[in-house]
Amino acid sequence: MKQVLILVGVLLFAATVSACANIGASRPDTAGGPIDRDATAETKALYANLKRITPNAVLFGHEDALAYGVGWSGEEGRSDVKDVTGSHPAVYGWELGDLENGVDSSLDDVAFADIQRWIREGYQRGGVVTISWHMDNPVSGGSSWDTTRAVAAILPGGPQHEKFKGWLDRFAAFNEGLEVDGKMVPILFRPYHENTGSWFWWGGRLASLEDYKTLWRFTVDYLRDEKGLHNLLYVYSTDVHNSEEEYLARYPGDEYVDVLGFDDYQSLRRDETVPLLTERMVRVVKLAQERGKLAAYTETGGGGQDPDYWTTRLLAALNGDPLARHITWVLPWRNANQRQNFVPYLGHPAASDFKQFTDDPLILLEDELPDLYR
Ligand code: BMA
Repeated sequence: MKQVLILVGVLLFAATVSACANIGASRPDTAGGPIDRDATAETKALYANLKRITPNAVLFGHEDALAYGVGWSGEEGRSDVKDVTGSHPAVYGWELGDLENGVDSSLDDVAFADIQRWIREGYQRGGVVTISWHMDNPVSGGSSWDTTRAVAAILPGGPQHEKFKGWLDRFAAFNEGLEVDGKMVPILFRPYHENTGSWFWWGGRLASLEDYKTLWRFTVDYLRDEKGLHNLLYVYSTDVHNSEEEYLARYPGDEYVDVLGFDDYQSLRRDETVPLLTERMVRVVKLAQERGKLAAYTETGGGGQDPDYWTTRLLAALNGDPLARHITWVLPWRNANQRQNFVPYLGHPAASDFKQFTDDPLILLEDELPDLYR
């Protein structure tokens, strides 16, 4: 009898151990790290450090910050953010539209070689880099705003699949130029953005939900596993959203996303919509936290000439709920010219309010960043 009991005990113990091992095996072994388990040490460090500081820090970014501003272009060391605050932004947004066409400059006339150099320099100063890509319509040859249906055609088996892979190959080649001292600069890569809107060929009504997800997963699998890129963190971004269902409609899965983001230009235009912006921030932070991921306000703009919208709208929205403060970065779009600009420049009516905004302890510029890469 005693021997039988011992045998039963041993069997139970073995079964428990094997059940635990099975649970372990079915969990992704990324354990809160990037979805790419082979991500470089610097990429893993960036992700971990952003998670560590995000409860008390919102990194301030700007698109094309180093390339040009209102009234100037190509002056080394200059940015409109630095002109007004004394520091470059903490996050540099760069845009690769037209890279797919094998030309030298982006759709916004910035040379890709300059973008590579500014990415390396920003990283060496401790800054963070995010990349978007307004890629042309692969079926019609029109711009990314050309609404000819195209997503199904570039998926595996589709008539434009090989051509599309060639575009991703160009991205991989561009990425090769992002090496500093033998290490690759970590990139927050944000393709197929504003996916809830129907203005880009990949978004909204222009592609089925499943096709969008398939495109996303293919892109990650191809860049990571075929091309061997291990310096990318993948950023999913919608446009404005009013429910979790709407936000997640095109979400390709926790195995394919590192950061949950959203773009919103509308809410900053009026005082009345500030609470709505807070609500959206909280929604995305909650969804990100449930998944052990980061949340970001990936594109914004829209206060125009209002003299105090940085403190009374953007900062107020971030302070509107303790969870909203967990947004990791906010990135206004580019200062293209007098008509299209989203960050104050010298002489702008909101310049002093913007300075006050960036002086808030929550908001970090480049010169306030801890070492994020170790
Ligand atoms: C848009 C505008 C365009 C620009 C595009 C890509 O929002 O700024 O002028 O070409 O982004 O940067």
